[in-house]
Amino acid sequence: MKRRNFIKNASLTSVGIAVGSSLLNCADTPSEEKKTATAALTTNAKTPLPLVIATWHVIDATAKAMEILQAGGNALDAVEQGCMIEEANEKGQSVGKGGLPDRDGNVTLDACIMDKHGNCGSVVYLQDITHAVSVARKVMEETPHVMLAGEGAKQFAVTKGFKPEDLLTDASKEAWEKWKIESKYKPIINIENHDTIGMLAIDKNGDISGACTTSGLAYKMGGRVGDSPIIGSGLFVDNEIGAAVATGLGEEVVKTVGSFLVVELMRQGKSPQEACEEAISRIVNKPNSNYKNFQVGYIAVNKQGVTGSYSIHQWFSMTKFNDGVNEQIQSDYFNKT
Ligand code: SD4
Repeated sequence: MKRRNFIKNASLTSVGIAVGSSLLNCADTPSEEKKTATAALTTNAKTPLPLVIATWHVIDATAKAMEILQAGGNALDAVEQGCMIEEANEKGQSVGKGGLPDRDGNVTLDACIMDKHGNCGSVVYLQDITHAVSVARKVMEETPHVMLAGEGAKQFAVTKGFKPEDLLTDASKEAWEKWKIESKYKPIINIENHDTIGMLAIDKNGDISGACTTSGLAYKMGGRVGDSPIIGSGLFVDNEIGAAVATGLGEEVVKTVGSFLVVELMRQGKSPQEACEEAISRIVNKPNSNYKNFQVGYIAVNKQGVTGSYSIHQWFSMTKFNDGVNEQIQSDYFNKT
């Protein structure tokens, strides 16, 4: 089924949230799917480092991260600067500047970052600051806290030199105004060709960091915060084991503490692919799971540089830059009916 039809056909969840996906750029051909499944399941104990993976189709972001890693930079700088590419990209209507607003027309950002020592920082409901991931890093490095919210987060950013700006672009405003007429205030997950960016990197020293940044569900209720800035849900890094990051309907990720779950499953011996699949199965196998009506996807990497990705529905993808190749890899998925 084509992505647009899938979204159209998906009846909404009880809170009226439609399927989240970054699907327009995805190939429809069975051969692509086959390649994807194969790639996702491939294990390679000798993965050359450095390596970077990210949710969705974000080759410019992974290219930036790899540039830093190749120059000997650390994984933390790589994931921050990689994510910043998408935050600054006004055409990406799910991240940073140009992100689709909440139902009241306010663009509110969630982001987090985590380093090789297990330090982490996050911002929720941040307004008027494009580079939420960098504010999250400042929270991690320059405060005794893990998370700052709303006005406090913005004020903190301003004191650190971030310039406030209007994040609602004409295109996103127009889309919001159109949505108000057609969708009767039911929030929908972003349907652009890339969504929330979650990025994981391993540098030349073998150290892992991760970051995640988003404007969250388009047309969400004012004040709504998703999984993306919640450490353990949207992102988790354990430098001994590996890391994972999530995309899709954040409420479902939070309920299963998804990224922490993926890392813990890897700790117990599962491959990144198996761990992502198990984390998705925890969602879809819940009694009365409404999974047909929403999307969740995970990507993961272990300490050896083996990667995995899995989602509930078709069309999720991971961008991977390793050994000179920067490519989009279609993800295997649960719902084959
Ligand atoms: C959220 N997980 O706010 C984010 C949205 C997302 O692809 O990932 N969209 O729930």
